[in-house]
Order: sequence, then C-alpha cells, then structure tokens
Amino acid sequence: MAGLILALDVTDRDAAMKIAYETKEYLHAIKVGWPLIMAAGMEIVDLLSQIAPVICDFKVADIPNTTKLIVSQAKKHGATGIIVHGFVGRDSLKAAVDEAGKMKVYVVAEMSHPGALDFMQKHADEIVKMARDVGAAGLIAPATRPERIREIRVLAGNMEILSPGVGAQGGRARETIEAGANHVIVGRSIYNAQNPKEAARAIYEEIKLL
Ligand code: NUP
Repeated sequence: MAGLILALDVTDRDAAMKIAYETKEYLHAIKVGWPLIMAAGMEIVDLLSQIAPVICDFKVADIPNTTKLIVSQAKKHGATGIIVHGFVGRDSLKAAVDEAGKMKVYVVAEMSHPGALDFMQKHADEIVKMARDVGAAGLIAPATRPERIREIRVLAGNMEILSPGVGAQGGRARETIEAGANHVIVGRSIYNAQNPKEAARAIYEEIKLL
C-alpha cells in the first residue's frame, strides 16, 4: 500500500508537533531534516516518534567513521530510518548500513531539483546498484522525473523507493506511485496549507489504493 511521508520542514517545535498530531492518521512516516532539528534539537525526534515513525533526512555525506557516529545518534533518538548520500562511496554506505541495524538506510540516488542534472543524474544508476549491493533498505528518487523513477525501479529490485518533489516542486502523487515509488514525501503542500489535515487526507486518498 502506497503511503504519505510528511516532510516536516517547519522551524518551530510547537508548530511541528501540532501539524504532526493533526495529520497523523494519514501518515506512513514523518521526515525530519536540518531546519527542524536546528530549531528544536534532536529531542524532537524522540517526541515525534511517539506520533509516527520518524525518518531522519540528514543526507549524510561523510567518511565511514563519522557516518557511523551520525547513524548511531539517529538510532539513539528513536528514528526508524535515515537518509544518506550515495555519492560518497561504498565504504561510507556500508558503514551506515552496518551501524543502522534494524533502522532503515535510504540512499539518495537522484535528487528532485533541477541542479541534480548537473552531476548526480550521471551516476544515479551506479549509486542504485551500490545501495542494493550493500543491503540498504531503500532509495530516494525524484517525483519530478517519473521517467527516472521507472528506470530506477528496474535496477532497484524490491528495495523501497521514497520520492520527494510532489506538490511544490511540481510532481504528482499518483503519477509518482504509478511510476514505481512506494511512498511519496510531501512538505510544503501540507505544512503551508490552510488546513494541513485536509491537504494530507487528499494525498492519502489519492494514493492509498495504488
Ligand atoms: O531529492 C530530494 N528532494 C527533496 O525535496 C531529496 C530530499 N530529501 N528532498 C526533501 O524532501 C527536501 O529537503 C524536503 O524536506 C522534502 C520536499 O519538500 P517539499 O518540496 O514537498 O516542500
């Protein structure tokens, strides 16, 4: 069943908790990134974990030892998943997977913004193969390019694909899932909506049976 992951990129702790509570019945998970962590500290991961599974979008891009330390901190605060970069190479990726244990490691294969065409897209397919080799749980692939999700799906086997870029960046939820993503990641279209609960419900309804 396709699911909705809320990208909770607000910079106020109380606003974050309110939106999470309001939308929780429609969420597969909550993705927390640097804006909220820098505003509210890692404790927000512990708090949000009581509402829904939390994925830490830290886009880790470092040497194996530092990667291991970061993954371990995310685990300590109750995250169920962490997003890391793949371009740093096999040893760093392997360090993330080894340290993660039951926590899922999602590897950025190709980003959703136009700048991803400058460097990332050229190596995305190799990153997918490497992520699969080292036993990562899933991949990040762009909802803004459903044709790329389709290609990445073929290489990914049964790895999970999470796709950001729905809504504010122009991607569409149904099309993203139909192209082969398991779940969509949506931020601004929900947390900036007049009624975040209704915005989350609409996306949930659009994809839940796909
Ligand atoms: O390729 C990526 N694109 C992307 O937008 C990888 C990501 N992790 N993201 C994140 O997804 C981005 O940092 C933001 O948290 C979310 C998309 O938010 P929005 O465009 O729906 O507001």
